[in-house]
Amino acid sequence: MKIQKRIAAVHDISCVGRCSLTVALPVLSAAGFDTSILPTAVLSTHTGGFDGFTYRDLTLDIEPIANHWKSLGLKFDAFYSGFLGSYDQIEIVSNLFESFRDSDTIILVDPVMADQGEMYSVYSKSMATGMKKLCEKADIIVPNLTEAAFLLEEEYIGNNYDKKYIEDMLVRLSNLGPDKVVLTGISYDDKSLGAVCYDKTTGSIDYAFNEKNPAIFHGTGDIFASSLLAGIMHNFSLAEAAQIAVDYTYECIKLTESMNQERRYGVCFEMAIPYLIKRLGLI
Ligand code: PXL
Repeated sequence: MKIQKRIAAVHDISCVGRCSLTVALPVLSAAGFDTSILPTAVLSTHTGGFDGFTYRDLTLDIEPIANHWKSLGLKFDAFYSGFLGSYDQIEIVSNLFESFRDSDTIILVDPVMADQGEMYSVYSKSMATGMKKLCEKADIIVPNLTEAAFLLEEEYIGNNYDKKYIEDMLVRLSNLGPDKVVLTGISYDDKSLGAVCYDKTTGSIDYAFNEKNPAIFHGTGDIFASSLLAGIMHNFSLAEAAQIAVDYTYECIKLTESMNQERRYGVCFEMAIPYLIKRLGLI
């Protein structure tokens, strides 16, 4: 009998703007997983591009939720964390991983905290020190270049990088703890954009590219990481899952552009779900 895999997604709920749980839950559910959620905060919108958003920090709810799950004897095949509601949640989420993990649990940490050289407005620099500790517990981390620089406590150098810098960065990120590192937003020319994966256990470095669209679309990091995890949980290799995730993200962006939609509302990922499930071999 085939058993459905269960994933716990630990992110905020941004009520409007398609990111974090409003992306992770539908993408992982459509990919066939029993997806439980652990909300870290509730915001009226995400923080990128809207003024006056509300912010309900759920730090005090995480442990009671986890304790209830424990009392039910629940098991998870994967944990996927993203935007956390407070600095204090780092230790709480780290303990959550420890208390539920067994030998084949996959822990994916997206160290959501910064982009384009800047920390998100709700965070202070100390978030980077904490996220570094959470990354120590992960099997896979998925930082963008800004987050990678913060994790390594070095300067963000924008687009002034070459292959050697990136590949060296991958190794240093894996030295924080995770066996697998997927660095997003990588581009060496005007035509292509994508991700690069490093697997410390094999030493392999693999690139996944698609066409470059220079515009910035909100929530694409969450689209990428959710579809990457879907690929991994369906037993694709890291490199294959990264290519599926890059291609799905690109499809979402193409659809969004064709609809001429304001970018702060996120990408039209819903309409590209058939594309994703085909790529995952589910239809
Ligand atoms: O997509 C990352 C993200 C998640 N959650 C919130 C955010 C952002 C990025 O801005 O503001 C609340």
